[in-house]
Amino acid sequence: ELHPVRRALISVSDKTGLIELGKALADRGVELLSTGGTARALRDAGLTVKDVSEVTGFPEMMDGRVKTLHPMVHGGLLALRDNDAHVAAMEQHGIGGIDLLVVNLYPFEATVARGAGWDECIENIDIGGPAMIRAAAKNHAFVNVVVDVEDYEKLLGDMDQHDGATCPKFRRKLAQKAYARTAAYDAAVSNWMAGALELEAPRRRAFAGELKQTLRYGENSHQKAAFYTDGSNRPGVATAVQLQGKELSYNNINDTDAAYELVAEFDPAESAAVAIIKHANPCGVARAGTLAEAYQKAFDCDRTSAFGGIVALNRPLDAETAARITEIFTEVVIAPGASDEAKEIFAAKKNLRLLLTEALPDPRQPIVAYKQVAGGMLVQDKDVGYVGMEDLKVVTEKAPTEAQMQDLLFAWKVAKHVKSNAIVYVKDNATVGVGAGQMSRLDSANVAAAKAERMAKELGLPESLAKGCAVASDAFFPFPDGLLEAAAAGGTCVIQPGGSMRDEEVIKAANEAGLAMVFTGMRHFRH
Ligand code: 93A
Repeated sequence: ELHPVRRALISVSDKTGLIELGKALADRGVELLSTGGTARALRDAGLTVKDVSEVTGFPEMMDGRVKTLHPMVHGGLLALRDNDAHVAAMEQHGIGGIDLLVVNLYPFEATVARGAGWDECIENIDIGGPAMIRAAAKNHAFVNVVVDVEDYEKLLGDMDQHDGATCPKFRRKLAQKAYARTAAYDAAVSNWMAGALELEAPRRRAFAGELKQTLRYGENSHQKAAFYTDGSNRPGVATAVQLQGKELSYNNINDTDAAYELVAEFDPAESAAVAIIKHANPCGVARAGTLAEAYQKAFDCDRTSAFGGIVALNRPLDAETAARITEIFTEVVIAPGASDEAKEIFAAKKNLRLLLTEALPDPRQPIVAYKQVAGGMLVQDKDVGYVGMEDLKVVTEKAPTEAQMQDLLFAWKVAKHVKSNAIVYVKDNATVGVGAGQMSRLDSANVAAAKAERMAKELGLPESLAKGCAVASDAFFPFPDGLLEAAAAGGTCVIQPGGSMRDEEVIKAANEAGLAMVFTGMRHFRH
């Protein structure tokens, strides 16, 4: 049996599309009820609206904290229209049924994102809205609940197909979406409080998020996928604006994130930096005086892998760099801005995706990281660990020179963003070999060495790119073998956490090989 929409309650903070919706509903003979600001907007557009305060017999009070929290509203939303006792109760108390609820909530997430203080955030916690949404969603057998401006047209379309009613499946879908919204809303409130109270990150157990876009597919084409923002407004791939190019894929987003988080480690005030990423691992990272120079150095680390890669910049894209990037096939470029000239150069490459953000992600911002396991979820602080020169301990007879020290710290920053086991070779502020994700540290050292060899050949150089390089290892060398492999490849200095049972043996081997080695006391596993 169809239940036509006869009475609608509209209460929205975001008034986008409100007037059009109000008109369309009025045209279909629907009576409109509204809260203060919404009623005013509808009336200003010439529509007839009944104030909720007239329905409840109570004024909106306590700064609007109590507007719709009343049996005249909640009875109208919750009553089962086919239940005699419910219908009798409606008649006895003069409660009119509400067949359609349109609500969007106080902008709590946006209030937090713009840095508002405690009291203002608290005032922006919507109580009446979620209460109505949850009530209407529960009673979806009879009531339509719309929480997203994007669904206004779908609602009207469905009504038009069913003589002013809607089909049950549509109402169920609306209800499901409604609970997703209230759940994310409360999660945002709880997470904000946890942050403001400086609770340990893993104790923030609520999962907030809003659908940003559905993706064509996931990691593989047989997997469905979607992209969510977390409501934090953190600069990065989730909040970037795409200027051009094809739609982002799941893997694009994952790799772009890895690239941007890595390049953000390098202060743009100090030097230009470029990271080229493939499969979430860097195949070239460099810093230099200009972006174009940094790009060239990053590219020269591993030209083969850079093909079809993701490029992240720590400064706004300029014309010279744009021209160099377009020389090969690149999937995505992300940067904190771009010059008009650079944009023009990219415009000729229709498929190349260009993402721009207002700022770089803050690599020190403490946020929470999640990982799914069968039947559960692992939650930890994001790795925002940092070591500076002052934290390093020289453990060998030789100490690194100043230039070596620079390269060691550079290599260390890169290693943090390479899948473990990570071995990174660096020379003159550019990676020259990256060994990622191997099951033994020795294998990672080998992979990095092989890449440095191959690239040297490709560039027509007489000796390996790794000759005279600085070596970073994301975790300690458990045996001297990996360290000796790196030395054989051309390494002259090493940075690693230390802390192995065999540190003495490893230090002895380093001294015998004439290496300078420093310990960081901190490791950067990344799995
Ligand atoms: O302060 S509330 O939690 N108390 C309520 O009873 C209530 N009812 C609706 N906020 C309440 N609302 C919210 O008001 C809605 O969710 C909507 O976001 C907003 C619309 O207010 P106005 O129509 O005055 O612009």
